[in-house]
Amino acid sequence: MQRGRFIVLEGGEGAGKSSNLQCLQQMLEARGLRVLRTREPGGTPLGEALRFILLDPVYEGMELKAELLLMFAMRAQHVAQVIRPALEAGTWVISDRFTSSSYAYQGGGRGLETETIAWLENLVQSDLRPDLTLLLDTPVDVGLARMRSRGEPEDRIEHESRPFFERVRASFLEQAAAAPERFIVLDAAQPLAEVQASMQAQVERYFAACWTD
Ligand code: T5A
Repeated sequence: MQRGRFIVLEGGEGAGKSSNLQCLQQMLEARGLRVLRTREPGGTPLGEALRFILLDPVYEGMELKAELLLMFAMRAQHVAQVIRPALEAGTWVISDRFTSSSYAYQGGGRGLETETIAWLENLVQSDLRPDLTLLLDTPVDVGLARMRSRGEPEDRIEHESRPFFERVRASFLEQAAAAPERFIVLDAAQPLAEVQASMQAQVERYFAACWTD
């Protein structure tokens, strides 16, 4: 059986990951593929419980290394229980965030060392890496305005300062520039229909060889 592919959507707050994930799922299913949609933090019962802790403003001041380790504890369960078994069964996995977010938020945003994150990535994921990461890039103000327009209370990370989110954005763009063969950067400040059209066209091209298998 052919292994499934692993696609991740990344970006800052309000970049449009959830809105575009649904479109991506429909596009892949129209190709006759089995698709599993998941998210981080979350993706398993343990992961969803850890998400609740990670985002709850009651834990303001959480030690940076505690935050990093909780992200990777969540991910260890997600990889073992959901992502790896699905890929091995030939299912395509599409995830709202994955390890690039740890590099961007805990590394770029919080200033933790890249080497520490890379060590945890190897421990938890072994050789598993996304086949493709779609980076939805928006100016920070655009994303924050979209997020705030929903009128929902801010979570612990959304409380962060504008410079924090600028560092997060810069880290995502640096990651994409360092690995252009497995990142596609989309201008997510465009209207949603245009972002989706661009995403579909680029994913079609990226996986062209898979459609003919
Ligand atoms: N985190 C996560 C870490 O710190 N480290 C890690 O390792 C991981 C995995 C939770 C937090 O966890 C942190 C990062 C996050 O702070 P999350 O739940 O994915 O992660 O949080 P958010 O990014 O805050 O998710 P959002 O739901 O806010 O943003 P989305 O999914 O990017 O945006 P979406 O699709 O919900 O859209 C937001 C609004 O904008 C509109 C939508 O209709 C919606 O109203 N919109 C557009 N409007 C106009 N034009 C477009 N192109 C639009 N696209 C969307």
